[in-house]
Amino acid sequence: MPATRLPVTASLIPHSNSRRASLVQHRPQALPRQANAVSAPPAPMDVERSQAKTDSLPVEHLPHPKNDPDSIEQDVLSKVSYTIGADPKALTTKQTYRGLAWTVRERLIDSFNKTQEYWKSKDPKFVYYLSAEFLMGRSLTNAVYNLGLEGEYGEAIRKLGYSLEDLQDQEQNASLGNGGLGRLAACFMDSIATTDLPGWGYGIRYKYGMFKQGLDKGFQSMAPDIWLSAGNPWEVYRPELAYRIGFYGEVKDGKWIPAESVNAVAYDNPIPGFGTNNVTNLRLFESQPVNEFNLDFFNEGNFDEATQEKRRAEDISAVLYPNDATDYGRELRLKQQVFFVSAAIQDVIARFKEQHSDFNELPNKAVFTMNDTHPTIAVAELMRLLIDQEGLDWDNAWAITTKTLAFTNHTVMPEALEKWPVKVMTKLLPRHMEIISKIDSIWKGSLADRVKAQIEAEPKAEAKAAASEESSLVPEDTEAGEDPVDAALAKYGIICENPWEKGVKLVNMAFMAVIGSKSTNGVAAIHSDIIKHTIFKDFYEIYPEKFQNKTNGVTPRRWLAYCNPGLRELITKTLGSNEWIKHLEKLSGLKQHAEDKELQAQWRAVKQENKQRLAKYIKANVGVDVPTNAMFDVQIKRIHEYKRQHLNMFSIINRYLEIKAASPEERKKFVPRVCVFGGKAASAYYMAKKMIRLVTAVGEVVNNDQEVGDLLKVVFLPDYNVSLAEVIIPAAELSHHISTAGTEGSGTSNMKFQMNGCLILGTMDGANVEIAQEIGKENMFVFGVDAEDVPRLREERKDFKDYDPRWVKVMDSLLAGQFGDAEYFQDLVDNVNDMTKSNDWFLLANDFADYLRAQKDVDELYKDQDEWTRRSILYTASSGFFSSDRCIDDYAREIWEVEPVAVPSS
Ligand code: NBG
Repeated sequence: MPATRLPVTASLIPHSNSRRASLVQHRPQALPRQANAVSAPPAPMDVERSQAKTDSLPVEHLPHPKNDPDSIEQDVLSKVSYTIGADPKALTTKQTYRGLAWTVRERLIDSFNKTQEYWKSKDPKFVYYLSAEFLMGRSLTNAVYNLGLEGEYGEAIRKLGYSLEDLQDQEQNASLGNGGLGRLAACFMDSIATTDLPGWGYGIRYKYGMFKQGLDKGFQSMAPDIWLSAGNPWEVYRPELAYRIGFYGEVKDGKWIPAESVNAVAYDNPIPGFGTNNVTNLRLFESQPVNEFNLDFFNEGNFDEATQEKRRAEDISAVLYPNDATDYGRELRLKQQVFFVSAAIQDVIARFKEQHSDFNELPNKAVFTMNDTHPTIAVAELMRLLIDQEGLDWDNAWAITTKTLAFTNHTVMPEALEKWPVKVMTKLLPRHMEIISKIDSIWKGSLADRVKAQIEAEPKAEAKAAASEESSLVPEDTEAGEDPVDAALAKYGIICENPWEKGVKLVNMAFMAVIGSKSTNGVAAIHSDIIKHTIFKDFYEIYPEKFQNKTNGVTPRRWLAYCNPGLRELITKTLGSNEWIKHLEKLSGLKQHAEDKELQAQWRAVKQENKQRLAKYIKANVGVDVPTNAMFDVQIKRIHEYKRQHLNMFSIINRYLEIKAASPEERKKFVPRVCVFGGKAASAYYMAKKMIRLVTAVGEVVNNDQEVGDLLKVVFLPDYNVSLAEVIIPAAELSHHISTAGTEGSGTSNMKFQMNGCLILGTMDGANVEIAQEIGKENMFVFGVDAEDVPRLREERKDFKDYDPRWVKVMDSLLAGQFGDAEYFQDLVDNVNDMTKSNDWFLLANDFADYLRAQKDVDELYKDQDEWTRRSILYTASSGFFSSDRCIDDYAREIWEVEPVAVPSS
């Protein structure tokens, strides 16, 4: 009998807040419900809870899945027949993948249940990772390996006539994120599970993920990402777990009466750790209507009206980051944020109340990390729930809130530091707006007191003179005659005036997050330092103890062990064990072998195989033949002016012009390169789209130029995503991380490339700085201006005189139409080159000559393959620090104060 038919329902809901008898009987401190001093949990109003009678069920007879290859094979066939409904005698690859995935799911759920039950019995403090994005990619390989079943599964699949690689390609990517921020959240889930931390992720189950990118005559085209069309075996739907989320309406006598409501319904995504029994949870919410449709309207033939509520509800979890160019789009985005944050906090409070009655205990049992500004409405929402639902007074609620929330800032780019118009907030969330106003006025009161005290302490003139010094709260740009208190409040208030639109007030979400949480951290040393002295300067002066750094990390499972099997085997052989997969610092053992010629040869052979795999992919997807004896030179990331893909392109154009100008004899001296680009441009980002076209336009000319031949190829691989990165990164020999110093939060692909022994060409920005420290700066190709010089250089940019002659040639070639449509590229060129029209904000002209110097160093080194390989080994050997396990451990100890709880083997 298939296991799914057994009475397992109760055990499948280990942490639900249903009022069922607990499966775990031995909780002495669990209070009986009626003893709770607080009011009942915010029960979802129309959603029925399961009334399971677990005491009478023979749960001890649950058949745990068997993990020998024969049993797995049988299981796959059973799933294919009874879950998928396919004919096991005539299986397609897709059906086999789906059947297989369902068997893995069963094993995950088995360990998931045990983990959650064990945690419940121990009642430890949990971390909850609130994030609008989780860029998970594919699950199959990761789950099979993390469960330690790759051998058994490998054999079972072979018997069915497939390999794991064949089947994994059938899986859709879960692209519920844009880039680094979402992928970091996914790496963190892996490390939370692997390091045994009690921790869950919370987010949105978007129906459509990040758009699918295509190329239409070399221009970016976009299509919706319909990733759930074949079902999703990696999630467990929990219709019984739903929370009511309100919007609009009014506040009467301190009570909010929403005018619109939806249900946030949970889907659990089990996340297995590596080398542990722990399987944790990513709980994503889907928005569902409270009433499916209006029968009266329907019967009147008014179908649109009849389903309007349903459509409005479903819109909320439909699309990752809806376009916010319209009012409805902006509102929808704020709705999404409060939707998942409120559901998550309600969920945690409900579970908390199952075992506790005193809310002062909450900070000892839960900490929420707000991943960038998207979840920062949590400050107001937690206050609202504690005051309005649980009856706490303001001061008590504030003390609990500021001990329970933590904030991570991921960027200094202004467009990502959200500010919501007070008008929108008041309309959509009137009660939250009241709370925010009160937080703001208390904050402004204390700020005013401090400024006054400062002014009293020193005569006014000196206060003004000292304004540029760090210790003064008096804003630097206080106008003559302007009241310094007003100036400080205008600059640092949570509610402030829109500088571009007089009279329009905004809520600065990042400021609220800093004030309303116990800690604020940046994501690389340089970035954490910059935020202390720029965007959060005064907050740092007032609360220096709140500010921390947590340099990012990436999971070495997905980003080395699983995506680069050749290197995995070679490393394990060289080190004599695979312990490095869980203790990445052990990779440093490779250092002593870096000069070993035998190892170097094997290391190169692995790289060569990976290059061949990528070359095949390139041929199959964009039709370009690339030589695998050329250097594979890669830049893959979101397309953005600050990341400067155009700087890379200008250097490629320069290389092309130099090859063309060279004699046949001189041409032989060029190091052949295959330049690979990948990345998506935001739909409304005009210049980023031009940058993509620049890559494809140059590629069309260069790749077809007989004179150039195999010396240079330029390809843009469309629809860059997690799975594509898993193919590109192991094959890369050189990668570009060339943002203007001071602009990149951290970067995480730099760490992935480093782990895979790919050399880095980069600026002293983000985590590049720390990577250079680990590998030795002399082993990295470093160029560009320093972050501290950037403000001055921007001021001076208009008077910049040192245009390199090669820069001029590159600009001229574009404007002369050498790569097609000169008119189309005009403003891209003007932006960095014509200071009467623009300002070259990211200082491409300043960095160009030094960039070419670094590129020359790259070419020279590549000619010495032994030295190149020595460095490659050294990169991998020095990547231990950049494991997300280390990063999570830092968060756990220094911010979250959460301790590991490992599930014992049964
Ligand atoms: C990004 C930064 C990256 C950083 C990731 C993860 C946002 C808002 N920020 O540099 O640009 O690596 O966050 O921290 O996506």
